Amino acid sequence: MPDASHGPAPRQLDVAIVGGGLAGLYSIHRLRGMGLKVRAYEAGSGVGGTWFWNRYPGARCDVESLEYSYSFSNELQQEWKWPERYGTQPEILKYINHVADRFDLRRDVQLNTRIVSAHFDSKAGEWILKTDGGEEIRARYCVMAAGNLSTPRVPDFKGLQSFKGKWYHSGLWPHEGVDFTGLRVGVIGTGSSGVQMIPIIAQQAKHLTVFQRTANFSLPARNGPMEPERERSHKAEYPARRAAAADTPFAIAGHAKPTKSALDVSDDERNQSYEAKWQEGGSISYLYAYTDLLVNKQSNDTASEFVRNKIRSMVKDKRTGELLAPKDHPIGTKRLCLDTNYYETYNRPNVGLVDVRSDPIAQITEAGLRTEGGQTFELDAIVFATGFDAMTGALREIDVRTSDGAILRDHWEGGPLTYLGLMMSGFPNMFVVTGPGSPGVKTQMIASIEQHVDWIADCIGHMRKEGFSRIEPSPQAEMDWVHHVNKVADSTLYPLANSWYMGANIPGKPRVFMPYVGGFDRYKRHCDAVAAKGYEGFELSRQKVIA
Ligand code: N01
Repeated sequence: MPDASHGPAPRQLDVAIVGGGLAGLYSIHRLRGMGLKVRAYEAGSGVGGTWFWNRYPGARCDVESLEYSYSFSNELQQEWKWPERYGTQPEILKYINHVADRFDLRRDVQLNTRIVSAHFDSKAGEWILKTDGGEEIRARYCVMAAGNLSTPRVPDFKGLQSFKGKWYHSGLWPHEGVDFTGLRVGVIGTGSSGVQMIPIIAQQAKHLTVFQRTANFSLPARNGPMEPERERSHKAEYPARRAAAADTPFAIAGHAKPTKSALDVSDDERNQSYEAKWQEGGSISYLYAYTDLLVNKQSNDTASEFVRNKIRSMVKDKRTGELLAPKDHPIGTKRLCLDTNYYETYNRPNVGLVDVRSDPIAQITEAGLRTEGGQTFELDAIVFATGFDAMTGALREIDVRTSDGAILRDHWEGGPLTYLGLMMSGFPNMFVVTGPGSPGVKTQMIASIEQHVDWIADCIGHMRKEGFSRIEPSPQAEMDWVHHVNKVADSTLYPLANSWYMGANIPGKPRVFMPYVGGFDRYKRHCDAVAAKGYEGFELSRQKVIA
């Protein structure tokens, strides 16, 4: 009988899953299907992860919905109807909830529950997780499905507490929505979130001031209602299209692979090709115009300049247009934004752009904001579209350690170390879905989630079949992989940008290029080969468990 003085007996699981977003839900489905006892823990009051939290005006996926959806059930992908080319946040959340119901996933999700620590008890061969409510969970395996962009970050501005108006972060948006009608609004940040919300807020607000530190490249989304013929033909070939997507670097099908360098064609031909891609909309198509846009600076310059000229031609005020035209990074090396009327918004009389690179924000005041140069702005509301502690933030917030003395925060002190982005040496039986060192964030995310979870499920299946109880990467395999990830990144233009891929948006965060940019196709083949060679690089053991 449990001793009442020590609270309820710990819950005993085969697999504890951290997160109830797209990754957590698919993990439940896949692992439960193997007969394992699983449960996911989700801090939010609903499932959906990023799509549960990011409810800011204009929030929408920048990958087409027919691609950005689960592929594991052909019935699901055939039956679900996406109303628009790019799904809105409410539509995607509706879809995720539908999946949770359809596959009866909710019974294994515990909402309103944050995991605060995960300790590996080496003798028992178990992870012991603690929740913010004091509950204890014991599980042989732990799957971290906590998201890459799930730790919102408000910069440490002096005076924020004194602000008399209301302030919001894009990633923690109030569920009831925000009405900016008649208000003087300031938006800080011009990444994907800022670029999506600015045109919508501008329509409501009395006046909108955008505080831009770095101009970002944005391409037109060319969103619209789903064309029936497009949907029909896509669905007719769905499984083949998914397979074709898995054979591409971004896990997105339907774009002819480029064959030429941007420098191998005439100026006219190149500009015509960029123009066609610009008219078509979407970011993959544009970056796929030539083979070398992400590896050759000279080639990239042609693509960057084409977009800069577009921006200059769309924005009437010359100075504003020039400020909006990015010059500090090659196009595509920061997450390329997709927009609907972003640049045109700056032609509205109620919208102003402030360059906080040359004159940084000094402090938030009672009435608004003041820059170091002494400019003051009176604001009724401030929106922080300032991003996230990306890729490592969610795991670093959890106290992950082992009884053998390993501490994840220490292990990642100089930047994240993983093998394949899937596991860390010294942390047995803990898997990460689309972690640093994997290509996840550089791909159609759901394809990566499915690939990772399938790999993890197969690995656990292999262990059970062969009687292994413990797996972890060797320190050497981990070091080699990190080295490989860096080498691949260094062969591209990505490191030239100060991006969240590099941890550059968080003061003090180690500058390490985190995603694997060798491509989804190459990565998947590598993961499959590792498994086929008996999990090469991993140490598998049959531990005698002391219960
Ligand atoms: O965040 P970001 P995000 N003073 O980090 C600025 C995904 N996503 O939420 O570049 C002034 O990109 C910062 O300036 P700088 C997508 O993967 C997808 O927009 O650091 N400014 C930057 O402009 C995306 O990449 C979708 O100089 C400050 C902005 O805030 C990722 O999420 C939609 C500042 C942050 O941009 C993150 O996007 C939305 C300061 N102190 C998000 N600190 C779609 O699918 C930061 N900034 C479409």
